[in-house]
Amino acid sequence: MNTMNTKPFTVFVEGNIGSGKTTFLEHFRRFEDITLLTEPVEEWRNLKGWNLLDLMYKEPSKWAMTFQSYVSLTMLDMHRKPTPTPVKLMERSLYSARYCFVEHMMRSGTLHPAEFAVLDEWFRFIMNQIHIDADLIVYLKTTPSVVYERIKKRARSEEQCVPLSYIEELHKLHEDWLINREHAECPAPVLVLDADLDLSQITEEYKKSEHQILRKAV
Ligand code: DCP
Repeated sequence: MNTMNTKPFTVFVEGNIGSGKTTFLEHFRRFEDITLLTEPVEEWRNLKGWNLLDLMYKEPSKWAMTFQSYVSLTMLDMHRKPTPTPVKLMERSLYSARYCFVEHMMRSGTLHPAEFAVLDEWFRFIMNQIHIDADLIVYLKTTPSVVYERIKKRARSEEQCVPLSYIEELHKLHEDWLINREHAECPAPVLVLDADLDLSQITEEYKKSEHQILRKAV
């Protein structure tokens, strides 16, 4: 067994909005020796009473920069959280924030080129100066129309205006990063799971990753 002194085996769970990242993390709650770090969406919805996620969706050109800079801070906090177990499972990472969301906001013109430049400099600075552990990426691969239906069904109030085209573009950016390897940084091997499956079948699919994740914990 790994000891508390060695660095944990660190797994990022990535995939489109509504791909089941939280459900995937919940699946691993039954195992000992794993630290689960779910995405701090609640912090994004309530920073000193301000719902940054809502502001970002309602007025993207005004709030995207503020929102993404706060996302970066909260993700960096997760990356740096001391972990007393041999395995650390994280929902998303600084990488998907940069290569999927910020990238989309830059290409669509939501971010002013100067705003993008500042976010990109922060990202580069962090990558150069701070060691970010990454041992495995679990990519919950989905079809955009499938997650679009899920997003509509779960009806998170901020996401009501999200169009299918946005989900399709985010899908393409995840594929470019994790499958087509279009960026320099893909920090770890990628395990691809079929996350289109519905809840009754998804447990079997999740189990396919147990061996790679849990062998580090036993
Ligand atoms: N978001 C964003 N920029 C980021 C990260 C997330 O704009 N860098 C937004 C997209 C969603 C919300 O935050 O509206 C949460 O997105 P996630 O895909 O990270 O989390 P979900 O809760 O949708 O994940 P899942 O349904 O897979 O559990």
